[in-house]
This record gives sequence, C-alpha cells and structure tokens, in this order.
Amino acid sequence: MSSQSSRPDLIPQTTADAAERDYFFENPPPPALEKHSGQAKEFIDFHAPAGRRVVLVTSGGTTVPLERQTVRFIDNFSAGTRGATSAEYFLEAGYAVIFLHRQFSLQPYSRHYSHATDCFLDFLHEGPDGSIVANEEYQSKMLEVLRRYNSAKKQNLLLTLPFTTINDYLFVLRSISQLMRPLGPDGLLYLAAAVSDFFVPPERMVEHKIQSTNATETQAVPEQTTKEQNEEETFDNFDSSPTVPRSKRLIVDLDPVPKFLKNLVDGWAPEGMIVSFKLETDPEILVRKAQYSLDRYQHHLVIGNLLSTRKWEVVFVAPNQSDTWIRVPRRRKKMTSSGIENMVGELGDKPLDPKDLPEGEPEMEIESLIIPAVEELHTSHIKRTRGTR
Ligand code: 9Z3
Repeated sequence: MSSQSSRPDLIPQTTADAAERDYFFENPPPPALEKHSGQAKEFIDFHAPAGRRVVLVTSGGTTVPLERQTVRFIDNFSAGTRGATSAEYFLEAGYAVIFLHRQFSLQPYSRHYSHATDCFLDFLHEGPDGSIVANEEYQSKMLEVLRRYNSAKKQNLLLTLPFTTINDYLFVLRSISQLMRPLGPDGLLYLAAAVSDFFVPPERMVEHKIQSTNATETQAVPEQTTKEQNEEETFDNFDSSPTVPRSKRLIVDLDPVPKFLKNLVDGWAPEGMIVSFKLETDPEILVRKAQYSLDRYQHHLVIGNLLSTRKWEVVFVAPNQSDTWIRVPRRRKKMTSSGIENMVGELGDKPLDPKDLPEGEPEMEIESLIIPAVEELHTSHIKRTRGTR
C-alpha cells in the first residue's frame, strides 16, 4: 500500500506523476487509511477468484476543512442519492460493490428510510404486545428492501467505507483503485462523488479555530493605529460593505485540487473501466465539458448531468459514440381516446428545460436506466481488453 512516507524518492515521469508524488507527500494520510484499505483488499480477494465483477462506487460530497482541528469547513450539496441508488442497481446486476461514501450521506437500502421526508419512525407503530410493527401500507416495500439488504450482506456483496474530507477521499480512492488492479477489466470505477475543486493546502492550514475577534490578545492596540488602519482599510474597490474593516473579514485562499483522473486511468487502475460524472449548472456547456474531460483523461465514459435536472436526465459521452441522453418519463396528463392517461416518450438531444418538469421526484429512478447501460459498456470493455491481451 502506498503511504505518505513511501513516495518522496519516486522519480516522476510526467507532470501528472509529479503532482501525485507532491500531493501524497505533502498531505497527511487519513488515520483510517490502512484499516479501510485492508477491508477493501479482503473484499476484492474474496470476489476476484470467483470472476465476479467488482465496482467501486464513490458517493456524496467532500468537505474542505479550514482548520486542522476542524470547526469550520466548506461543503457541497450532494446527498449521495446518485451513488446510493446506483449501488443498489449494481448489486441487482450481480456486481460486488465497494461503496465509498461521504460519512452520514445516503447509503444503499437504508436511503429509503433515512431522510427527513422519509423518517423511519413514520413507517412504524407499536403493536398491542409492545413490539414494533411496520405500518400495513409500507410492509411489502419494507420487506422487499430488507430482503435485498440482507441478501447483499449475507453474500458479502457490499462493503461500505466512509470518508469525510477531500484529502481522505483522494488517499482512499488511490489505494482502492490500486488494489483493484488484480481484477483487470472486471473492475469498474463509477465516480459519482461530488469532488471539491479547491482546498486549503497543509502549509496554509491553521491548527486552531479561526478567531473572529482578538479578545484573547492581552496588549491593547493603540487607538491611533486602529483608526488609521481602519481608514486605510475601508478604501477598497472590492469592498461591498465598506463599514467592515479587512481585519475583521475572513478571506479564504484556496488552491486547486490536483486532477488525478489521468493517474487513475494510466497508473492506478489501468485495465478497469472508468466512469466519471460531470456536473454543471449551465446547460449550454455540459456536453462540451464532458467531452473535454473524456479527451483530457482518455477514460471510458463521462456521464453528464445538470444540477436542476439530474434525477430526470443524464447524457452519456463515450469515445467513438454519439452522445446519448437517458431520460425517465415525465407523466403528462394526456387523454387518449379511451380516456386513459398516457406516458409521453422523451426524445431529443437537447437538455430538458427545468420549467417543463413536473413538481417533485420522477416516478422512476434514473439509475434503473443508467446502470444497465453502464453494464453493457462494461461487457464490451471486458471483451475488448481480453481480446487484445
Ligand atoms: C455527479 O455529477 C453526481 O451525479 C451528483 C449527484 C453529485 C450530481 P446527489 O448526490 O448528486 O444525488 O445529490 N457527481 C460528480 C461531480 C463531480 O465532482 N465531477 C467532477 C467534475 O465535474 C469530475 S470527477 O469536475
């Protein structure tokens, strides 16, 4: 296993190698790295001899701590719905799943009962003998979910590993993808986590909670200096609130997180199939950005999605293939001659307009369409790789 202390003498071959060497040397490995890598190794060693396909699903957001003893951090919106839902469909398709998720984000199976809108207590009541009973109307679905969960556990098909920060994520991703090498093309990396693009490098990270006042300072600041300083500080072109002096603001200075997809493709998991996600908010640039990512990293599939429509449609961008939109049907009230409501098919190669979408969640989970399509591409990837050996 690679660790912080084992890489500094590595001679970098490329810029990507140098960025990898520097990042993993300068940043501390998370304390649970060895434990989690050990669990992943055991899981892979269990499934590889059986020739089972193993997918690493990454899920949820990544935090960016502002202090070493972290009180404050920057985060993003991701709840882990895509990752947790995809993991279930991969299990149904016969994959063994390593579910690398942001701690406390949604998890396969328990996701059905863990959100504020679906609080598990609302599904239960107390029986006459004091036992806990599932409400009649939810029983069949709950039983179904419970059976699938227990079956995955019993067959050792699901390994869940948590991370919190962007740094934890990068260390564990590197370790697990390297451990997946013996799987060859049977390994699949499905990178759905919403990865932060910026972070505070260790040399600029303070140890303790960032202070908002200097109340702990014993020496009084001379009144004259403070006044002059304030006058100087209020003159600031970028200042939207000139009454707040610069010394009282928190200005966060972030570095870009190195893009390790190239390292993943070329070195960490060279034979596995790699699927990344591209998230945008502007429909005008989504496909172009996904294509750019594919050209730059030379992996196998980019799944593009827009924040506002991500549960309704995604676009597959793959080498030598035309871009393919995958959409779940919207139910529209359209009366047929028999007076029955009809489903209207979803066509077209342009992103949907969020204004045209019905309120609430789609009736079908889009991952039920994404995973079979990924599985098909994975099958071709395996055939192609084995055929050229
Ligand atoms: C995604 O695009 C996921 O589909 C979502 C899922 C994060 C939108 P939720 O968890 O959301 O279901 O609420 N993930 C990848 C986003 C990302 O960080 N991609 C990187 C990028 O766009 C490339 S690896 O640069």
